[in-house]
Amino acid sequence: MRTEIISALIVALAATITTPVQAHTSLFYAGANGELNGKFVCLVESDYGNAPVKDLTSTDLRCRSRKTPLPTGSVKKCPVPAGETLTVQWQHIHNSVTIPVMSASHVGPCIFYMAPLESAGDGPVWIKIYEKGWDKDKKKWCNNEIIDNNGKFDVTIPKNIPNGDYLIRTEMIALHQANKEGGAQLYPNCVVITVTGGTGTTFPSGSKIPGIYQPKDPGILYDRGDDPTTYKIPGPEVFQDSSSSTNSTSSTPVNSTTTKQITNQVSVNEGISNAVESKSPSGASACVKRRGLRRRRNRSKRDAI
Ligand SMILES: [Cu+2]
Repeated sequence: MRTEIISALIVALAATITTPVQAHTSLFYAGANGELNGKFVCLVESDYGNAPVKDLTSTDLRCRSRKTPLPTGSVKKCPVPAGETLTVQWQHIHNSVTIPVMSASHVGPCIFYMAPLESAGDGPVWIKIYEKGWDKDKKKWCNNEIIDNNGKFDVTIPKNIPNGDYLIRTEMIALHQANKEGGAQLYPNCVVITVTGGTGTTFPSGSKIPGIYQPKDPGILYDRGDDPTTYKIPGPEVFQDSSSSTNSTSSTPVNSTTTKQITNQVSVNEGISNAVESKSPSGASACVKRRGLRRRRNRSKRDAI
């Protein structure tokens, strides 16, 4: 009996000590329609481990890689038919069954972007293809939905794009420290895919990364104590995949309104592209500092890991 109590105490103590590093996450797997490939197959190599990017002006924000150009040359391309799903899976560390994908305290949205591979993510090439913040029905943030689904998430690849090779940028934004500027933790990764069956002839112009987020955007500077139903997901408008809507013809071009929205977004973001790039991302340290831990614990029992 005594031994059991001591064991329980040790486990509890170990959990407390390791809490800071249990927070982080990174992408490990990708594949079409739920068929995941091997570890890191089709993923652009990240040199961040599972640490977040916090510098919104850094090119590291593209794929969580410090390398420019992005190391895409030898990356395998996973085929994904247009209009079908790319499945991805995050993990805290590889194949851990005992540590959550990411700490449940890391509330926030999941966002997916797409750019032609030949761009290497450089220039006004990124379109947002999906976003999800607070789910009113599930009463859950997208991040928590992913955590609860063992790190897996499906995103539909647009139908109305040209065939070819693309970068898919997966992103979770953790808002638990976002009540102060620079506190948001961004967890981007990139997957390389080959799209077949696309009905578009030209890929729409998009936004620059860095440039999609500003420090004071309401979806970046956010107190998680605020009403989540009013949360505004940051970044450009989601690309309207006109050909995927019900009963529309598959050859319908991108409508002019959508193109205009995206073009406007590019010009809005233009000024940021010349911002000084930081080569020293702050993400290398543990994302949850000890002094913040007690406050967060007091704030919400959901933080329990
Ligand atoms: Cu973290």
